[in-house]
Amino acid sequence: MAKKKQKSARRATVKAAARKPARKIVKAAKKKAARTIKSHAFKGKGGLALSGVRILDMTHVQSGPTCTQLLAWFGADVIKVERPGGGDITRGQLRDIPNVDSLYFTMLNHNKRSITLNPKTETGQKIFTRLIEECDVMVENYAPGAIDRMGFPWETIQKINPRMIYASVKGFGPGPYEDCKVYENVAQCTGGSASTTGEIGSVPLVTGAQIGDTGTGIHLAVGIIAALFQRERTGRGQRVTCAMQDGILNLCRVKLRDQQRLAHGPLKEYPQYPNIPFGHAVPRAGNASGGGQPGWIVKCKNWENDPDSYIYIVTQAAVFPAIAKAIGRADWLEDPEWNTPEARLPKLDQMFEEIEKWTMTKTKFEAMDILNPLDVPCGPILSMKELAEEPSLRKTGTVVEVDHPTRGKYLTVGNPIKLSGSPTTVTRSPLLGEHTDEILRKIVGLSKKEIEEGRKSGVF
Ligand code: CAO
Repeated sequence: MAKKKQKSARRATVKAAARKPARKIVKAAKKKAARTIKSHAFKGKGGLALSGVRILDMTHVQSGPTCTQLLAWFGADVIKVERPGGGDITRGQLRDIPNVDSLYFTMLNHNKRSITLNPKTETGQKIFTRLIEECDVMVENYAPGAIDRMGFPWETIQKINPRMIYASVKGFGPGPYEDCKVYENVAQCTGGSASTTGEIGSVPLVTGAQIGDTGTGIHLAVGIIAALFQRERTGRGQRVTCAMQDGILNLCRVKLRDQQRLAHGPLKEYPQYPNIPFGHAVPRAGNASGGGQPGWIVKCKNWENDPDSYIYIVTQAAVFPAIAKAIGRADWLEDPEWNTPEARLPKLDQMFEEIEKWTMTKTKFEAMDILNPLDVPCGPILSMKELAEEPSLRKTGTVVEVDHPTRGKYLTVGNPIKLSGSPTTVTRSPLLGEHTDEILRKIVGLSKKEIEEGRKSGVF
């Protein structure tokens, strides 16, 4: 009964809003927003960490969707707004099965609902306004200015819902490049990752880890959660922005550290020391560990046939004696040419060649089994195949099998952040517009007839 009343009141609001001049709509919406949040945010003590938080998800491709997927895993109700007809472009990109949502899309959009809506139409504007009223957070990663051009600059969003947290990913922050479109590898190149990755004296390299997209998405999620926490005290929303260049630079923090150390002399732990002189900027360092502890990738048994038969070994001073004994070079421990970190520093390449002679007689897992009990920090180079099949990752929910109505079963990476009081259940990504009717009826308050009319005119 109460629900019925609520529903007809919402319908009446939408209809009335359509008649009112803009200022009145905003005023009414402000009141409504204040009521709305009380009614659904942070309801009760149980549930998941973000139960009761509703997210208006205007994201596409990878950076934004990673952020909202993470928030959905923590329990937020994520409503993904997609363009009628095609939806998020990644639904059709890198398809492995014809006419089925790609793994690119499905693996970035779990636990969300999907509504198709064109906010650029007159009715679409009103519905989008209602969604802003009803949500706590809006996330977007369209090109600079795209959401403004839809008619929803931050000032308008704030007026509609003063408690709204409005979060954006862009390629760059304010400055000469703020209007540029940016994809992953562009961000890696402009954020300091590519110039510091690769072999000494060779071309800059991008890394396979999506530090620009997923990395920035995670940064943005942290900002949103902080803003939600602050809103509990202030009652007001705020703007959260995260530039991919900034996110990458944050991840390359240690390289900016080295840039400043360079002014005081050569970087002795870099593999080019002492044979190749340093220039003015931090050079690429191959597989050197990047910290104060020497480390390198060495070959293991059958490396000639298996491209991943390698292990990373860190030779920190405390375990050097154990490594020397394990590889049959106990003589190093008596030799002043080898028995101090300073003595070893100029000839780390020789040291790792000796270690490699030993690792080449072992598989990467055998080497790991011998070195681990000796407290040597080391790790086999694991292929995607090995990770996909790793039982311990399945057990913790880091690798999950999901069932999808049109694709069938597939593997995905689950939530890498484990909350003991808010465990994640990964549910499949939504089909395009799968929840359009349900959201329009229950959240926006449209009637069946209004939905039919909107659908005919291509609004959703
Ligand atoms: N209904 C109707 N139109 C919609 C819509 C909807 N539901 N959702 C989005 N659109 C429109 C936008 O309004 C925009 O139109 P205008 O350009 O006319 O204003 C249009 O879709 C395209 O948006 P776009 O310019 O963002 O898309 P693109 O493919 O050209 O660029 C990207 C993609 C990623 C380079 C760009 O969005 C971007 O730079 N984003 C910010 C940085 C970012 O997140 N990069 C990471 C991407 S993941 O690798």
